[in-house]
Amino acid sequence: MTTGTHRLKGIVIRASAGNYTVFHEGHEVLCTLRGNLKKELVMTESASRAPRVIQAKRKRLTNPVAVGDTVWFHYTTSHQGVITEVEPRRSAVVRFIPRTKEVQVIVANIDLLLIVFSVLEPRLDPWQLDRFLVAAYANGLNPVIVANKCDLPIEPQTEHHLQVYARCGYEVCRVSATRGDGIDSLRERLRGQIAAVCGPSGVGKSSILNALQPGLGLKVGQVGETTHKGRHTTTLAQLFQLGEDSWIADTPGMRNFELWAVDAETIWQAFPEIRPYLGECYFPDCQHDTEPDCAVKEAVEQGKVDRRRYESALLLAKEAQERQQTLGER
Ligand SMILES: Nc1nc2c(ncn2[C@@H]2O[C@H](COP(=O)(O)OP(=O)(O)OP(=O)(O)O)[C@@H](O)[C@H]2O)c(=O)[nH]1
Ligand SMILES: [Zn+2]
Repeated sequence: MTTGTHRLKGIVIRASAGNYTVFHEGHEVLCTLRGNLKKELVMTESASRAPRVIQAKRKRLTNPVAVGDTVWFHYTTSHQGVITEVEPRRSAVVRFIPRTKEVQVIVANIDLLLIVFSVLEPRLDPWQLDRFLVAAYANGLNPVIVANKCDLPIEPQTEHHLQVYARCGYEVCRVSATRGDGIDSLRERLRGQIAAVCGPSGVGKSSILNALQPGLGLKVGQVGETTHKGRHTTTLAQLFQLGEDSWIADTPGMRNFELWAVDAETIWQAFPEIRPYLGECYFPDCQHDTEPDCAVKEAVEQGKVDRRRYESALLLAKEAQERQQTLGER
């Protein structure tokens, strides 16, 4: 530990009320921001936002430094420091706060998004899973579908869905948090990465985290504490260390994504098996719905694109259009 101007590099693992816990070589350093940094960062932020998330540029950012950011800092006391610089972000998951019309970075630099579903109890809902996959795409995150509770019988329909996702090119990990199946290879997959976890309630997200890292349980329970003193006192996200060089972000705001800013075009693009056919339709502005000579619908007829996935994309695209119209009317 060196106090003074010696610059050190760390990762922000917690943030609240202008205080940032920076992890550096096994130590947690409580940091504040250097005076002028806040202003400077607001500008770089809009340039480094997730490219496919629209509107972010025009909105004000509430938090220039977020959990997941790689920062430069120096010690001011034996366990406190000042952040002087933030490295450019690889990705940013943002949330729009309607009340203040501000955009908040929930977590930065996520490499992988673990989308957890259970095969049974509750049964995997592919329509809901598609929403998560679109959200991952829109936020520039690499998704991994984690099918949990594989100790329970897998119904033929669910097996079919899992195979369709694999054929679309998605990574599918089959695990059982309670029996331990697949947990070692999932841990291996997470090596050297920052991963976030999302998925519906009751599918076993906490159980998987605990299976990956016994002893994590207590910490997981602390996430999501809110106070009524205002938004700045709310813990947005936390990173938990998983072994030497893996981090897990467990964030209340990310357990359920909202597709608030995703446009219809992005929805279609988000389906990797449909992507090759976009732009091949007769009408350049084809909505892939009732138009004739639609390359996407032809691909569905020929069995190259799963019909349910196509219907899912159509549904989400229509929703997005309605949202855009409502926004436009305001
Ligand atoms: N059979 C079986 N049950 C599991 C497995 N993993 C978790 N469960 C059970 O599923 C229930 C929900 O598990 P949690 O880990 O709390 O699920 P969660 O996704 O974190 O739920 P929320 O906190 O509501 O979002 C619990 O009763 C677990 O014991 C599994 O692999 N197999
Ligand atoms: Zn079309």
